[in-house]
Amino acid sequence: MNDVITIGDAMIAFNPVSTGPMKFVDSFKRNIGGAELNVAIGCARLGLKSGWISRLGNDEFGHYIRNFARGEGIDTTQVGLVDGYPTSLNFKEIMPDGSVRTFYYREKSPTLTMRPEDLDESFFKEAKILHITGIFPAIDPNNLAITRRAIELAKQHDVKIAFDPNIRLKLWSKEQAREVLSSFLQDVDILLSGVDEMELILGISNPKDIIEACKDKGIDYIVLKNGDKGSIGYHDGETIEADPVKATKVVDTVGAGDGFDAGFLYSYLQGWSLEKSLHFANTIGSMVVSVIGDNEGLPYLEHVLERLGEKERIER
Ligand code: KDG
Repeated sequence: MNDVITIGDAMIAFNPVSTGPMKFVDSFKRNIGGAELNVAIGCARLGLKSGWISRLGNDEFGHYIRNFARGEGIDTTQVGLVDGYPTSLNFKEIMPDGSVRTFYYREKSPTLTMRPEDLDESFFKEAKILHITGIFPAIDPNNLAITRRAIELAKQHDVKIAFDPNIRLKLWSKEQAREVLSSFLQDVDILLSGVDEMELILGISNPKDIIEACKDKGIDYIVLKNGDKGSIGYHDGETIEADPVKATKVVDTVGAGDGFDAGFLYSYLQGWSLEKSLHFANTIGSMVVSVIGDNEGLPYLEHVLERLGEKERIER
């Protein structure tokens, strides 16, 4: 039985070895990216059982990503390798100030070969949380249909639905994002969103007003990530504003939100208070930004506990 299952497209992420405009960078390190896979990895490193539904190209990169996911202990029984659709790619540009741009090569994502009826009901039946994001449906209307079927299966089997909008405007327009992502909200149990993303979806910028609007939609846990201002959460009549956790250094912000999500889902499954959950998730986000790569900085549980001062760190 998996604690958390996710559905998404993964890609080889080419991370620049030096900072500056991508057109002048001539060396890249081959890593792996994909928000939903990152969350599955983050959960697994914290000790949860996680599963990932996807398709990869039946090519060297596809084999590499599936082996990597398996190495992280992720259930890859729902990850197929398909011919004729190359594994997606993503090149990253990191400027000296830490700001990032990504360049996708994923027009023919292998996930386009999936059909809603391919989703294995038993995989849902045995999960506690389905984590979805706005990236997978942004890739193609086909993937939107799969996401809707995943939501349907989760609801049928009382699987909680966690949702991170992860708005990627290189994949679709603001209008498309708003229309689709707002339609998900009525089914969400745990919302994990940036304040700016909810502003785009709902047209409301004040976090307290966003929370009110989400309460009206029946969302049980409303969590708003507010970058270096920390995070705000609502559950069961209680609103908590959690202070940011300062990173030791910031070298690559990509993946921080996924780390936060994994931390919050872990906390939720432990039954922790909202305050403790937000602090735990913020701490993980702050650890991810100190390492280059989309998932390399996702910590193991013992490292988070060391960071929180709950476990002694022994170096030698
Ligand atoms: O959240 C991090 C992801 O954005 C990154 O790993 C790549 O999934 C990705 C995407 O589509 O941008």
